Amino acid sequence: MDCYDACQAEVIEENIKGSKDNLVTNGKLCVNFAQLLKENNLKTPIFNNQEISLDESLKILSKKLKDTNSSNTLFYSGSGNLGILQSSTKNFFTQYGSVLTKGSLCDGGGGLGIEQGRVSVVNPPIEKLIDSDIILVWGRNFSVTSPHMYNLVKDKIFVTIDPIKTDIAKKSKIHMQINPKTDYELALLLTRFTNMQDMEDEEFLEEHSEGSDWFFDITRNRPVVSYEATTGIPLSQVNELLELIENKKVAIIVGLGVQKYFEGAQIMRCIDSFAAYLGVHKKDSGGVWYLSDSEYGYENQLKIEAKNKKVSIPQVDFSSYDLVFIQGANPVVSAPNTKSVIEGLKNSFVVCFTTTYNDTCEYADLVIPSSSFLSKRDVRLSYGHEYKAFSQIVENAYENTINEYDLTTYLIEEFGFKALKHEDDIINYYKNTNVVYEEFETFEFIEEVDIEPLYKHKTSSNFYLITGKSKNSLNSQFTVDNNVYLHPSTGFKNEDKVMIKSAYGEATFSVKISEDIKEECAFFYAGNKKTNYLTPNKEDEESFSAMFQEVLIEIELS
Ligand SMILES: Nc1nc2c(c(=O)[nH]1)N[C@H]1C(S)=C(S)[C@@H](COP(=O)(O)OP(=O)(O)OC[C@H]3O[C@@H](n4cnc5c(=O)[nH]c(N)nc54)[C@H](O)[C@@H]3O)O[C@H]1N2
Ligand SMILES: Nc1nc2c(c(=O)[nH]1)N[C@H]1C(S)=C(S)[C@@H](COP(=O)(O)OP(=O)(O)OC[C@H]3O[C@@H](n4cnc5c(=O)[nH]c(N)nc54)[C@H](O)[C@@H]3O)O[C@H]1N2
Ligand SMILES: [Mo]
Repeated sequence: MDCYDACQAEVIEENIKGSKDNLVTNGKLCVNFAQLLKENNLKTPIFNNQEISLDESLKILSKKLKDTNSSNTLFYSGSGNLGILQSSTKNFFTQYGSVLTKGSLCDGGGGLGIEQGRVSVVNPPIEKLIDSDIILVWGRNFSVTSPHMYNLVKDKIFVTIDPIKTDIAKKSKIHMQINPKTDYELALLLTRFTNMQDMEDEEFLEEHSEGSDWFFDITRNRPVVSYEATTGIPLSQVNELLELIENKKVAIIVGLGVQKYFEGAQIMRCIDSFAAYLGVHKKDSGGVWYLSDSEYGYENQLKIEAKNKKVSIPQVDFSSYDLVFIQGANPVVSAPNTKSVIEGLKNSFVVCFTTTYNDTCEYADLVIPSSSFLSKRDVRLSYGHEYKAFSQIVENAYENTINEYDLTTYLIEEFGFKALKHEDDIINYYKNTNVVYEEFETFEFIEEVDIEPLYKHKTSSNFYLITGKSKNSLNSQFTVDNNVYLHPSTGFKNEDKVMIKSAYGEATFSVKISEDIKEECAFFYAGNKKTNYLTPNKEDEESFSAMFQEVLIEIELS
């Protein structure tokens, strides 16, 4: 699955169990894995709402591709599964000449912010997390979205920075219930306090970094007390945090929450710069973790050089293509601005290549079932840690399903394109290649910050829109929750039906009241079928990525 832990399972006496050989999985399986095993997988291709055979579906696809001008087609893939061989299909569509996507619906903004300061988005080895004393969880629901990684460190002292009282916030010694999109302000404030308490790492600043004076100057632009009102965090809590981390080995675990905004890259870079100021980057333990580039250090075995046109993934207009091929994705729920996604899909020939009949299949002309992970060989690289997981075939594939590698091979042969490397060679390459974590040479501090806060435009009737992952779903898969969660002070009641509007769209929801939500926030679980009616299908400032929370909403009884 598309998840930090990328866990590994084994068949033991006909039961599927968590593998003990994988340090992170550590013999346990999670809720999502159990749900995945219960999934009702697609077994038959569908064309114009009629079930057909796999052979027929492949012929229809191939003919349709031959009859269409390739520059009027789009290849759109999600991250249904982290397997390397899953991305085989991109090789074919690149050779064929389809338009491809750039940017991300997930971690793009934050990733760019890290790259700007220290070249690559790569996590320190997991041992350095295990050896830390204090874990600062920043905009990440650590115990829910990476339960296996959490298990390795669950006895540490945690501090959580999140507008929501998440599971990990409840387990934390300090919970800073920050106002949305003010994390860069908090990072600046923490830097200022670090300096006041003489806690900066002078050796690191002199030997391994550039621009720390400029960065520190930014923190002095405002009176310290002014941050209390904007971030919602009392200075006493900031003091408490600095006392807690003084002379301790600090790990900072950053998640998606901080960067779902227009200036997501700048915000992330401010946090990484605070971390550098404190000196966490070059210590024997601790460090900064984010969603790393899971392929870092490996040579992509499926890559093909080409100059295809690319469109930003949040801005994709499906209606402007004669054919769209969607793989391992459910844009009807997971992409921003659902209304325009649906309208676009209605006006194009849509092919869905997926394991399950998801919401997007409703708008597909042709659905091709992908074989389940139980019948695919693959190697999975994680964005949470450095361990690889290899998948073996443990069950025969259903007769009318096909895996990504075989579908690609079929199409490549049909078109006479350059063949893929052999499956064994690809998998063996990953088996035999070990990536050694290399520290960056020099850290470059952010020297100018230009971020427009949401609070500047927020009226008293506006709410911030917040989304986070749920324990019972994996994005739009498994058990989804379509409610809106609000604080009791909003005056709404459980089960109230409300109409929610934004500048981008509107939808109705049923209310759940919870003390865990910050007063002016409306919280939705990722996978909620309605939330993305409200979100902007626009790209962020620099990384071509989505910015789901760059929006203010109004709520009224419907
Ligand atoms: N169970 C489960 N696990 C998953 C997934 C799943 O759907 N379910 N999805 C997987 C995927 S695809 C990904 S990318 C990862 C993502 O996992 P996480 O990085 O944990 O991402 P989110 O849950 O989206 O958001 C994390 C937190 O950010 C908070 N937040 C929102 N806005 C702000 C803000 O302005 N500032 C701060 N400081 N915090 C804010 C939210 O309240 C939320 O608790 O999880 C993976 N693991
Ligand atoms: N408002 C809001 N929107 C969000 C988010 C948010 O926090 N808030 N989170 C964003 C994030 S982090 C992400 S990563 C995206 C996720 O968005 P998507 O990548 O679209 O992920 P899913 O919605 O889980 O849909 C994945 C689909 O892949 C299919 N699939 C699973 N395994 C396989 C396989 O092996 N092969 C094939 N061919 N198909 C498979 C499943 O059936 C499923 O329907 O959503 C983003 N959207
Ligand atoms: Mo994601």
